[in-house]
Amino acid sequence: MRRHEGKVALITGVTGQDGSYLAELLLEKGYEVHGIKRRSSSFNTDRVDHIYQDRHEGNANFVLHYGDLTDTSNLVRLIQEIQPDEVYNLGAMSHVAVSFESPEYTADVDAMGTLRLLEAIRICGLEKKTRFYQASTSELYGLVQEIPQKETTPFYPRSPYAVAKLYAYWITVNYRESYGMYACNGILFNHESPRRGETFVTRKITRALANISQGLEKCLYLGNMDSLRDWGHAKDYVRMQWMMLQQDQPEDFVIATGKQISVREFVRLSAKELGIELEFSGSGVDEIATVISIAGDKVIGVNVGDVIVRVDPRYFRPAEVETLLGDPSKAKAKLGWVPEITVEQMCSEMVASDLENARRYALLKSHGHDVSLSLED
Ligand code: NDP
Ligand code: GDR
Repeated sequence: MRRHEGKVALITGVTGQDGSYLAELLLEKGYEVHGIKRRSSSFNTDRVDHIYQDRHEGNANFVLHYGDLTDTSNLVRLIQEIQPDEVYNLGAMSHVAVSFESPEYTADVDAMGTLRLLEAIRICGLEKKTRFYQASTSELYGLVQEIPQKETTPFYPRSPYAVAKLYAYWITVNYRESYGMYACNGILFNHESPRRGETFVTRKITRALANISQGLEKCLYLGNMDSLRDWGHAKDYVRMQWMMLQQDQPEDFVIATGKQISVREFVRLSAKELGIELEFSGSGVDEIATVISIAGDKVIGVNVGDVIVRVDPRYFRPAEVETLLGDPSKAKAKLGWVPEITVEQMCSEMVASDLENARRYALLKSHGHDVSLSLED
């Protein structure tokens, strides 16, 4: 079945933020890239449409397959057909807050899905050939036991998502130790981009503020603004995912920037990108942010004195992870990896991209087109 001369990779979660950047990177490196996409009632391949080549028009190195991490026979068949050199398991129900709503499904996909994929590799007799990357997470640290967090910091997961990812982390270690598989965990801290899902906090902020700046929305509602995160750029982080599979020995690595800011500070940075200066007042559920000055020509739908950010307790989580700060020294020392994009640069890129989208919507609306923004979060 296998025809490609170079390396062949399989990515689960290829339609997600990281999957799309990783697919681009591997294609640039000459890989044949296979990705698993879920069947959906509407198109769900927006993030990879630009790299998809019509198979009728030549030899496509990027191939999408229908599949699901809950479907063992599907995974076994795909591994058997593709015979991948590298498998990147990025597929997951990845939203922490949603995992409290759908804990069983989250466990099925994030924990059991990882086991199914590892078993599929073993069932196909590829455990000595196929290298395996597991998308582990800083959420494993949860209620942090040490600051900053590194590879040896004890875990204390605080959500059904994190508990499921804890199983996935250990089953990956176990397959490495039991069967000599080249299997490793990237313990990645939060990473974002213009392709970030719209309901994660950074993208929710950049998108809502861009919409507000164009008069498309009135107010951004958030949960815990005190929360501190170590935010990096997804492009930097997928580079590291690939590097981890190119070593002589499989090892687990923390990937982070080593700096943290609060959700509130990210709001302030994003507003500043639009020329809006905010003043925060009140506390807890009564906290608000008021516009105190507007500079430049980006803003058309806001006035000084407007309250454009409020707290909605609906976004508080049953158990919160208050602070995360990673120590990426091992990745730097052993792999020479350092993040190249700062949180300020990333925020600027995200705001610019969401402002472009907002302006497009505003223009269509002003010409009488019936467009609606999806505001569900
Ligand atoms: P996204 O939510 O953007 O992407 C998740 C991907 O998984 C999507 O392609 C989604 O498909 C797919 N998926 C969901 N359920 C299933 C399923 N049942 N079977 C197969 N595929 C499924 O996540 P990110 O790209 O941000 O993250 C990639 C991985 O890294 C995830 O595992 C996440 O938990 C982990 N992670 C992310 C971090 C971050 O800050 N971004 C940090 C640390 C870890 P669809 O498009 O159809 O929904
Ligand atoms: P997180 O990311 O839970 O860290 O998981 P998210 O952006 O959802 O939340 C970060 C912090 O912001 C607080 N917050 C809000 N979050 C959301 N989504 N919406 C809000 O309105 C809001 N207001 C405040 C949260 O409470 C939290 O403290 C992400 C995911 O990508 C995981 O898959 C990944 O494993 C981790 O990052 C590392």
